[in-house]
Amino acid sequence: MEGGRAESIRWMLAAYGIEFEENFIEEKEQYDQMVKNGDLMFQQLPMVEMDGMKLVSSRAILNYIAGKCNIYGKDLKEKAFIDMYVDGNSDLMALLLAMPFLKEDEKEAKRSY
Ligand SMILES: N[C@@H](CCC(=O)N[C@@H](CS)C(=O)NCC(=O)O)C(=O)O
Repeated sequence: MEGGRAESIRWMLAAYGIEFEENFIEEKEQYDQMVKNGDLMFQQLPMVEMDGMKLVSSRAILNYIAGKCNIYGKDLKEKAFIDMYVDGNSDLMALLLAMPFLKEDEKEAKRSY
């Protein structure tokens, strides 16, 4: 999978010098086998195998790597600010993706936001 939900995971691993191997799902059978093996908690990808775990849910994966690399805040308050920033950024990305489908006056309101 290129782009999409795995992209930020790739960036974070690369930024912290954690080597990784990518396995692309090209055939439905590969996905079916992973589901059958119980590798995907919610039958969704991406999945990252790390430290003996099969991690799913891109936010949980990013949080785990951030914690492992000691960049997920020094305390709960810093974590809260990081989470706010990440959540706000996700909303902004969703907004930008929706922009072409909005009416002109809606676009203006969203731009100022
Ligand atoms: N909450 C999950 C959502 C993952 C997700 O929607 N993955 C899609 C591919 S991008 C998927 O596996 N869809 C198959 C399905 O839901 O059956 C995450 O953040 O990683």
